[in-house]
Amino acid sequence: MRVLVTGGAGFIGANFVRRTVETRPDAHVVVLDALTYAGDARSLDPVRDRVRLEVGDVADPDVVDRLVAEADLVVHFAAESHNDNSLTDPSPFVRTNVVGTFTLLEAVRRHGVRLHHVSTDEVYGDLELDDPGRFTEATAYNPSSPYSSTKASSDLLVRAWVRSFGVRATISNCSNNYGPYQHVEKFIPRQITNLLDGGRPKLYGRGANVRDWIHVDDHNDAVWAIVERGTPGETYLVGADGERSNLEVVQDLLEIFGRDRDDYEVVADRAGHDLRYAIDATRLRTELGWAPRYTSFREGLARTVEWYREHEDWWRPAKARTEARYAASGQ
Ligand code: NAD
Ligand code: TDX
Repeated sequence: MRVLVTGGAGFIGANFVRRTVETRPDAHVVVLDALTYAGDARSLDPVRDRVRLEVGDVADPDVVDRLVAEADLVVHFAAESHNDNSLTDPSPFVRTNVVGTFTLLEAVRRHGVRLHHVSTDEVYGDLELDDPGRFTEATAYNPSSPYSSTKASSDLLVRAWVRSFGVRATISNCSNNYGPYQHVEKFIPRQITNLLDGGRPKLYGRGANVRDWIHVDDHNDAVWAIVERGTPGETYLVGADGERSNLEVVQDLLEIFGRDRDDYEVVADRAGHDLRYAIDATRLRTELGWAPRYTSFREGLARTVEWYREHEDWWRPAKARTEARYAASGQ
């Protein structure tokens, strides 16, 4: 099978590519990635002899058409992915997330190629802390940020292309991922690398906001389950019952590092900060037989800490400029 992976040099995409190559000897993988600040070709080093990397823009119709024409399956990860950046400059979010997905949809329509579109639970907006409900496939879209509104837009384009043109596409909306090769701008790697540098974790607001954490390998196993056993035209929510407040995560990390549980810093809150995300993944579990393998968040977190400890060469180059960007907005 010839698989085109967009955004395959980013966090989730590169983990997907490595896992695919390691577990599926019949897969021929081509990565289309623009290598923005968030993409890193080194994340593909362990499998570089089995993967072709095409550096290009998912919103460029010529390169997309050429690569889609030679694929049996497209898995679409490419996106601008960081909420804080979308508040500083939303423009690349509209271009990559909306125009990029449109460009890909037109190409899979022309060539009749199966598409899996990777999206986020943030399209559903946020929940109150004490709301007993969780997001399901039936929850109405209600995105809050420039990032999540562009992801919601891309999902709606996919749904429209399925209905109007019969494109064979599935969508997954996943909760917050953690694991190796995640950019140091994101919450968990930022705090781990601060701690490795002897600094303090930085919490937005009081740390009450809740995220529903899933290990990146469990997310990527779900993507394969949907590609292989899902129904084209359908949406599947992906989550592993991993709700934790940001304060709990920071305190877990402080414990792992043997530091005082209160040794963190409170910094400026994110504008429009979503309070809580929570996924009900019943459909994925019952219809497709998926289950997470990382059932202990604390254990997965400790392994992630070890990965960052052992791969300073990978994260160090981005650390100072990322922190300089945060400092400029009081974070
Ligand atoms: P990331 O920012 O780590 O990686 C994005 C990749 O896309 C990078 O390699 C970047 O170079 C590439 N890219 C950006 N613009 C591009 C363009 N115009 N053309 C081609 N490539 C481009 O993001 P991630 O965390 O790996 O997220 C991957 C996907 O999963 C995104 O669609 C995101 O919305 C979705 N998602 C992420 C999470 C999460 O917790 N990180 C959760 C649910 C869904
Ligand atoms: O330094 C920080 N301190 C802090 O308290 C940072 C960077 C974040 N936070 C908070 C904000 C969020 O409540 O931690 C939480 C997680 O923040 P992010 O890692 O920026 O993730 P989030 O905004 O929840 O979005 C993530 O999950 C859904 C991904 O970045 C998205 O791509 C995905 O769609």
